Amino acid sequence: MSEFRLITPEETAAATAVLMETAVKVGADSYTYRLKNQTPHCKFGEQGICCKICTMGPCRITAKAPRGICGCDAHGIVGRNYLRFTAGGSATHSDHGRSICETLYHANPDGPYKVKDPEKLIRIAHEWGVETEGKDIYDLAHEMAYLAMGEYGKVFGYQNFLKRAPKHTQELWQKADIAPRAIDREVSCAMHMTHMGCSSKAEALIKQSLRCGLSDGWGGSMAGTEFSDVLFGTPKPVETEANLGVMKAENVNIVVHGHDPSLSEMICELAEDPEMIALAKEQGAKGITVSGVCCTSNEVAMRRGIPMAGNFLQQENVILTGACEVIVVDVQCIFPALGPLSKCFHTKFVTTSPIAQMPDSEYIEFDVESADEKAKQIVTMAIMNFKNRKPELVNIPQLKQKATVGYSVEAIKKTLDTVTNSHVDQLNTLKPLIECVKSGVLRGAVAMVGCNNPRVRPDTAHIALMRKLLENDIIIVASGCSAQAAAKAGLMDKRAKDLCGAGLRRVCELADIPPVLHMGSCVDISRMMVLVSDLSKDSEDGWQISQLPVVGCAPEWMSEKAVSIGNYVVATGLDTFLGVLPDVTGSSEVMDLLTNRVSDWVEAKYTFETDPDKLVDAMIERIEEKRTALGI
Ligand code: MSK
Repeated sequence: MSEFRLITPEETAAATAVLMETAVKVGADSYTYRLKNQTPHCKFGEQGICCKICTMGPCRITAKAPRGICGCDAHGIVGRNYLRFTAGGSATHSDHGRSICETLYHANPDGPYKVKDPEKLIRIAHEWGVETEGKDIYDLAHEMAYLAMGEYGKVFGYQNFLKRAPKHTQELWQKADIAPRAIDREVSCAMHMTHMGCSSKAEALIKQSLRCGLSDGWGGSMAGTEFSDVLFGTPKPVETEANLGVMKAENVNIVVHGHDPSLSEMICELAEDPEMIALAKEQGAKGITVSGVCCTSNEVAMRRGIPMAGNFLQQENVILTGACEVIVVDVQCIFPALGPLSKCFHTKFVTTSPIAQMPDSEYIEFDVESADEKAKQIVTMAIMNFKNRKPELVNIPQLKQKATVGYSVEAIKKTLDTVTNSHVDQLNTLKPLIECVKSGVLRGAVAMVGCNNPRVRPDTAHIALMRKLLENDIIIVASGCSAQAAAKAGLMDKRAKDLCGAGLRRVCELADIPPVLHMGSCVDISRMMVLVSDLSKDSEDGWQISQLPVVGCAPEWMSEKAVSIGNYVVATGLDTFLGVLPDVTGSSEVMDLLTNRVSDWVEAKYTFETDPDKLVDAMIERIEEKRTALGI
């Protein structure tokens, strides 16, 4: 076995710098150049005190002009902007969830989409009170998909999945009046509240932000995760690799990017088809390599072991290798820059969703009925494009690491079963994990999530934080681009246990796990909500979620979705630490609500800290405070 060492963010940055030389050669720009052009950023925007919701303005708050034309003050403007930001994120995740439900509705034993995890489907049906006895599994799938789509517009009541939360958490939501109703209603309500002449009271706007976030995490995202598992299989540990070096110069390279696994699953299937591989060989390639970027990558890595080329800020790099035949995208987190950039190379940039249409792309609309046909068209396009490569531009940085990924809640419980010495009452529970936390072998856990952001050198905060947490015996569950940062660096290689404190190292050895557990994509943060709920329910001491020595962290976040996530993580009872400031600093009241007063409603709050050293110390301190409060 070769000697293990981490790939540092500096090494990845050096590889990117070499790719930038290619960019200069072909006349392409990149986000680093565009960032320079956009700096300094607008101070009014950064503080959230620019109001553009009617045409009397735009109004900007200053000491001389403390109110907008309508009379709204900074607190109302910042609160409204924050709620609209949340609504954008909630809508995006939830609409992704809806299309997964639509795919499930069309699942067919003879079609491209099948039910791969019938047990999970039956389990969810029982949770929702649906009779399953004697039903054909596909009839049940269609019934459940229909019901799940109904959650988006249900007339009365709250989200079905809320019942998964501990009773105490459900009561807090009811008491604070933030239990989410229909998913679409919470987004509509947010837009209504923020229309000119509606809410300008910060407290009401922040409350709705929590509710709208909850409709995502315990509604749309949870549907996306759960029904993706039903369709494509519930993830279990699988070996893969990460970083740009997973692309192969001798192969046809297809990069999948975005979030919705429906398309990428089909592309992966087709790329394994002997007929397609034979065609690739005819064209002079040795085979076909599919790799991924962003959360589509997480989805197919978790279920198929498809390698991860990179995270958000590496999307341009895959084209700059000169070895990408097709980059095919579905929805979310896709740079419009990929269009013009691909034109500087032989790369075909293929957009597939009416939700994400971009100039300079080839649009091949993807739909459930013709999924296999469209996937074949795209894979064939990639193969036939291999001969158009410009060999002088091909440069794949030889950086890659091994990673074990696929830790769904089900997989974590199964893994724990292997170390329980067969105590029957501990099987299929999180009790062994709770024992480790109680004894102090593990001090706690951090849910590391979120994006990269050019405001932070890519991955530096993710990796620095993770390393210190691991040294302090704090286990990490990760998703989204944070998970990919860990995988690229090598923190999902089981050998990374050597970087941990003695306690965590022992746990990794016993359970045969890496110290950073890959839990999936952005929507899969809903898995983390189920995990903490089950930890609370499995705790014999009656620990509530907010008492667990567990916190959430997004050190390099950038998107509206991240704010929606932050809101539901806090509202579920986990203190959440952000390394990039949201645009709320222009209102002392909104700042106070988010970092202090929300804890009166949900027993958790935000901490904003842009210095990674201080951020990680604050997390460790919070975890230790929680341990002390529990008397452990
Ligand atoms: S892809 S939302 S950059 S985590 Fe889910 Fe990554 Fe953030 Fe997109």
